[in-house]
Amino acid sequence: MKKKLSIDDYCNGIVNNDRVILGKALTLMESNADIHNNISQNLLNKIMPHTGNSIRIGITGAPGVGKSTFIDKFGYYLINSGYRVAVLSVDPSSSISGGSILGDKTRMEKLSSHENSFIRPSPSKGAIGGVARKTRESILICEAAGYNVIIIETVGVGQNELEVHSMVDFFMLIQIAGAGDELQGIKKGIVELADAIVINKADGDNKQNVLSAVNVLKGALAYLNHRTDNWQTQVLACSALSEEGIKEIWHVISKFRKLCTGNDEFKKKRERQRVDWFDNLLNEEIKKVFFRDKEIKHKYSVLKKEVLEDKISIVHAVRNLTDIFRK
Ligand SMILES: Nc1nc2c(ncn2[C@@H]2O[C@H](COP(=O)(O)OP(=O)(O)O)[C@@H](O)[C@H]2O)c(=O)[nH]1
Ligand SMILES: [Mg+2]
Repeated sequence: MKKKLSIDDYCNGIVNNDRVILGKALTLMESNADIHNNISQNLLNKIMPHTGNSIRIGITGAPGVGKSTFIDKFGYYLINSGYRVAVLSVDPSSSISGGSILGDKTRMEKLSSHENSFIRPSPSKGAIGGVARKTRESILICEAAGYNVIIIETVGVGQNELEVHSMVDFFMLIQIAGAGDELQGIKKGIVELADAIVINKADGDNKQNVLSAVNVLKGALAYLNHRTDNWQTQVLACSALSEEGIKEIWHVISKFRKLCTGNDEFKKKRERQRVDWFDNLLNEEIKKVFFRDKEIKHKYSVLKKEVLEDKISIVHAVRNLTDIFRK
């Protein structure tokens, strides 16, 4: 019979980097069930003293730009330099297609077979916010297991990029060169968030395109303010395929880390990450408690219909609903 693991079993397993227990702990974090929620929150509390000792790197970009391929090579390079690397992915679409999991596993072949790396595909259930929140907790679990570089791959669609940005120390955008693509991130407002922009697939016939795209982007960025003091968003060319440019990218990240540790920015970032987490978790809990009330739940669907049919003002509808809570 399977023995049920206690919080201590989980904690010891994680801290001693028992991969089976680590996997189970992450499954626990990803669960939506209330009963698991209790255990996972206790576990998080317990492992907290072992967390924080890593650099958290977010990598975003449109599907197909080469994120997974890049992470495979980049991660392998880091392992060879003595780091332990965990890769988590955030892909809200994976519940629909299921495809990314297979993609990630095959694209990260080199990395996934190494004992100093740990790769976790995106949790497939739940809303976007839900998936991102679980990732935040998974980061801590991986840190407690001794991974000192945590990479979070996110598909560059919508809201989840912002969420991932709020949980990492370094945020990187990967693009490819092509008709107007260099500027795609500027339009989307993602560039302002990026600490570095990498233009991938700088190989073969495409190399020259990439190099000119790098120049175009550098020119455009000169006019943008960056949120980290004394840091200008770096633009780099890379070929994940031929591994050209990988070393240089790590060099940039290390420089950024040094700068941020030196001027307290790193500490401030971590503080911000914690407060963001607190706010998000609190919002979720409040919502849960709110909708646990049967009357509210019922009234919500009634009011939603009225809002849809434009029969009631939204302010009024919200007031109606919250009045029940205030009673
Ligand atoms: N030529 C070239 N192809 C690449 C490079 N990096 C990735 N690819 C290819 O681009 C496709 C998408 O890569 P993938 O890593 O799955 O992209 P993701 O969706 O961003 O994770 C795959 O066929 C890769 O082999 C590169 O540096 N050069
Ligand atoms: Mg991918």
